[in-house]
Amino acid sequence: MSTASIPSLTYFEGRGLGQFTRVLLHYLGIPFENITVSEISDALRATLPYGQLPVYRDGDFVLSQSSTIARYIAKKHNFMGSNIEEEFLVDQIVTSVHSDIFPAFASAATNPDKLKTLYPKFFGSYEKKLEENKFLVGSSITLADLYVYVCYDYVKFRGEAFSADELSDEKYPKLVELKKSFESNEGIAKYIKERPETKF
Ligand SMILES: N[C@@H](CCC(=O)N[C@@H](CS)C(=O)NCC(=O)O)C(=O)O
Repeated sequence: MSTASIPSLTYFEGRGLGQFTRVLLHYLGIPFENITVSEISDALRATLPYGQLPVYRDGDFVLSQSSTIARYIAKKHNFMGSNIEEEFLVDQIVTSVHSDIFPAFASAATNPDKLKTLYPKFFGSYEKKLEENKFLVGSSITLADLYVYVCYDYVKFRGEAFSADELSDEKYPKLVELKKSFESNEGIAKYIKERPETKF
């Protein structure tokens, strides 16, 4: 199959902001070209909406901003809930991961206490929702569940420097279950097996 006919995601080799889309595409079973770069060349930068990665190319359509890319793919593949209210509840969770939890990593070295208050606030809320309902939003799996799974897994992967012990399995059994459930998906299992070992 010619790679020209399938979408591509361009990002660095590490997980970072590219992993949500990589995991999503594997979960949904959408073939894509996973293009990895070690730096943004001038030629590549000139093609990027904001000079940043990740970038997703779907035919002539070029999209940047990691969570926007994920929402675009999810919307296209009925993974954003079953009505407008659900769609925005999904968006609320995606935004909480993207705008509240992820930026806290950047300041973790200088402000480790921030994560200590952040984890119970956000992961505690996801855990509670999963105690009350099988899915984070509505009656089927959505991008919200996938975002929380990827984020929870990533926080643990980033290790003790980021107070990952605060997220013990005993405190968040529903998130452990969520992780297990996603990782039993064939596409995600393949992604994990083939994913290179990286620091970020
Ligand atoms: N808000 C953007 C942030 C993108 C971003 O900061 N990308 C970084 C890599 S994680 C980047 O391209 N850095 C290189 C640069 O800005 O030159 C998103 O979510 O995609």
